Amino acid sequence: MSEENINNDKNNKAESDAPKGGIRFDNKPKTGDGKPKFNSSWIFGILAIVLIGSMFFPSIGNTPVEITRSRFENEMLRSKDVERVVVVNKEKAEIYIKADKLSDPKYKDAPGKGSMTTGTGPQYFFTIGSIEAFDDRMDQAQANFAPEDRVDVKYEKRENYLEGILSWLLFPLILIAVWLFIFRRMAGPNGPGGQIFNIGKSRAKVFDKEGAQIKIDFKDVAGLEEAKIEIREIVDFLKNPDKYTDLGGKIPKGALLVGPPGTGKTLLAKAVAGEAHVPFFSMSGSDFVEMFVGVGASRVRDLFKQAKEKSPCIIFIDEIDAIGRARGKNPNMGANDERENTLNQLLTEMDGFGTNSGVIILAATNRADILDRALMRAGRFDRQIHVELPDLNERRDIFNVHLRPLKKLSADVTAEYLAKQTPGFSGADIANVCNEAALIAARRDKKQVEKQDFLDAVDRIIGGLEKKNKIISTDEKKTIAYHEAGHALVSWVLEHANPLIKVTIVPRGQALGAAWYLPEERQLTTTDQMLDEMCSVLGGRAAEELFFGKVSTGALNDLEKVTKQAYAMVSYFGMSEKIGNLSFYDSTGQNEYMFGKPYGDETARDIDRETKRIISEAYTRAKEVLTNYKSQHNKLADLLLEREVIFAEDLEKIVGPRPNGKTPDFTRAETSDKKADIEDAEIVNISETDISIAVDTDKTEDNSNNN
Ligand code: NHX
Ligand code: ZN
Repeated sequence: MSEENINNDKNNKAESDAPKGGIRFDNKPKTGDGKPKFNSSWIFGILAIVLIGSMFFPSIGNTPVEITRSRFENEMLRSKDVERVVVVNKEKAEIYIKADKLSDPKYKDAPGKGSMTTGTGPQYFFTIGSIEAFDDRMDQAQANFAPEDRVDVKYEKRENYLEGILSWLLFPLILIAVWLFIFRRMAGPNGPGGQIFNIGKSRAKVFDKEGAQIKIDFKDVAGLEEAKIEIREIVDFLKNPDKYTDLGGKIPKGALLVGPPGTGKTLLAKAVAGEAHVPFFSMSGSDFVEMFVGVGASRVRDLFKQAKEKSPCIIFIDEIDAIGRARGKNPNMGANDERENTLNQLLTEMDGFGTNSGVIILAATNRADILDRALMRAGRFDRQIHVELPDLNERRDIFNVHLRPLKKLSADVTAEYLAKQTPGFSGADIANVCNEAALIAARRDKKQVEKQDFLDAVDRIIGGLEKKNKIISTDEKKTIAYHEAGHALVSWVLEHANPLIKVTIVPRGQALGAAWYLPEERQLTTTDQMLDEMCSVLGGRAAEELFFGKVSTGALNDLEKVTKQAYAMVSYFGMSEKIGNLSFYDSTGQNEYMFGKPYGDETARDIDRETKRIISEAYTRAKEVLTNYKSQHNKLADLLLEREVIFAEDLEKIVGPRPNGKTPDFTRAETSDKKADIEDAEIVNISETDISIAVDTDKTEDNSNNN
C-alpha cells in the first residue's frame, strides 16, 4: 500500500506519460515513438553486406582456376595452346588459352565454359616464386619453339582498390560494431547510454510545465487540509516571489513532508507539481545511492545544476531518510562515508555559498526523527509539514474519491458510514478497502458492490486472509473460544474499555481468533482508559487460567501489548505514583545520553516493579470480572464455538447492557463471517440491515501509543 494508490487512474496516467514527454537529463536519446533512434543492428547489416560482398566480388564473372606450374608447362605451353600470359603484381601468372583450343576435353575445368565469356580468360593461374625464375623456366620450356609460337608474357601491376579499401575499413567497422554491442549491453533495458556513462548524473524525473503530464492538483487531494494550506503557500512563493521579497522576506529553501506511510505525502508533492506550473524534479532518496564512491554527491550536484538552469522550479526528494539519516558521532565508523558525503553535498547545495534562487526543495519521509538535524535547520528545510492520518471527516472525503471509480455501488454504502468503520486507516488503506471490496463483490458474482463487501474488505485488510482450512483440534478450539470470550466479557463489563464489535474464532492471518473493537477517536487517553484496556487484553489469558488451570503460548501478542503499554505508563506518561511525573521518552530519537538509560539503578528497579505491579493488578482485576461472570462466560464461549462469530448484540443478550450506558450503537448483523463462507460458494441474498463492524485492536494500540 502506498500513496500511489490514491487517485489510481490519474496517477497511472501521470506515471505513464512521464517518460514519454518528460525531458531527461541523462543523455539518453529521446525516443519519440518508443523505438530507439539509433539501432546498432543497422551497422551489423552493413558490415555483413560488405563482408559477404568482398567474399563474392571476385567471382563476379569467371574466376580463374588455380593450376600447377607443371600442368601449365606440360599440358598447355608445350601443346601451344596458350594465347598469352599476364604476370600480375610479380606474383601471379594468369593464363589465357586460345579460344579454339578450349573445346579440348583437358580444358573442361576452365571456368565459364560454354558461356558468353568463354575464351576471354584468363582461365587459369598459378603463383610464381619470382619473376627471374619464371622467365628462366619460360625460356627453357620454349627454347625450341618457333619465334612466332612463343607465348608473349606481359607484366602488369594491378591495384586491388576494393581489397585495399576493405582492409582499411573492415577493422574499424568491426571495432565499432563490437563497441556498440557492448555499449548496448551495458545500457541495459533503458536503451543506449544508460548506467555506466551517466553514473554521476541525477536520476531525477522531470515534469515540465509544457508537458503537463501531472494531472493532479489540490482538488484531487482529499483531506490533508492543513498540509494543503502550507504547501499552497510554497507554490505561491514560486508563482509570485516579488510579493514576498518586496517586504524583505526570504523565500524558504525547502519543506519537509512528514507523516506515516500511506498518508499521501507523495500525492501531495504530485499535486504541487501539477499546480505550480514550474518544472518539477522528482527523485527518490535511494536514487542517490550507488556502489561507486562519490556518485551520490555527484548526483546531488548534477540535480541542483539542472534545477538552477530551470529555475524557478521544485525539487522533490522522496524517502529522504535514505540519505538524510543523522551522521554518526564517531568519525571513524567508515561504513557510512558514502552516505555522509551525499548528505554533506545536499547540505551545501541547499544552503552553501551557491545561491539556488528560485529552487524550492520538497522532501518526504515517515521518519523525521532520524533525520540529521543539520537538514532541518532554518535555511534548509525551514518548514515541516505534518501529514497525519486522516480523521473521520477526512476519511469520508477520501472515501468519496475512491468510491467514485466503483461503478455499481449499493445505495446503502455511504462514505460517512465507511469512514466510521475505519479509524486509523491511511489514505492508501482506504484506497485498498475500496478496491478489495470490488474484488470481493466480483468474486461473489454480485452485480453491485454492497456494504458487506466493504466490511469484509476492512476485516481482511486489518486481520489478513481468513484461514478456514487451518487444522485446529477441538481442545484448541475450546481454548480459543474461552480466550476470546474472556476478552469480550472483560471489555464489555469494564466501563472505560473500548466498545466491542464482534468476537471471532475464525483464524485470520497470524491470529487464531480475535476480539474486534471500534475505538473512540480521541486525542487523549486517561489512566482509567489505559488500565481498563489492559484488563480486557489480559482477559484472554485470565480466561485460560480460570477455566483450564493452565495457560498457552497463544497470549503472546496480548502480553506483548500489555507489557509495552504498562512500561509506557510508567516511564513515558508519568502514570505511576512511585516514579512520579517523569518521562524518559526521547522524542528526538537521537540518544542524547550516550551511556544507556537516563536514570539510575534504583529508578530502573522501580520502573520494572511498577510495570509488573500494574500488569498483575490488571490481571487480578480481569480474573475478578471473569469469576463474577462465570456463567455468562460459559454461555459466550459455547455460542462462539457454535457460531464462530458473535456480535455485540449477543453480548448484550447474555451479559446485559454495558455499564454507564456505553453500549455500542450496533445494528443486528445478519451476515456472520460464517455465512460469508457459504457465500463464496453460492450467492446469498443479503438483507439491508447487514452491518458488521470491525476494527483492529492492534491499530488502536498503535494509535494510543503514538498519542
Ligand atoms: C502460532 N498464533 O503462531 C499461532 C497461529 C490465544 C487463541 N503458533 O490473543 O492467535 O498462537 O485474542 C511462535 C510461538 C504468535 C510464534 C508462539 C506467534 C504465538 C490472538 C500468538 C489467539 N486473540 N496468538 C489473541 C493468537 C498464536 C503467537 C507465535 C506464537 C490464541 C491469539 C498467536
Ligand atoms: Zn488474546
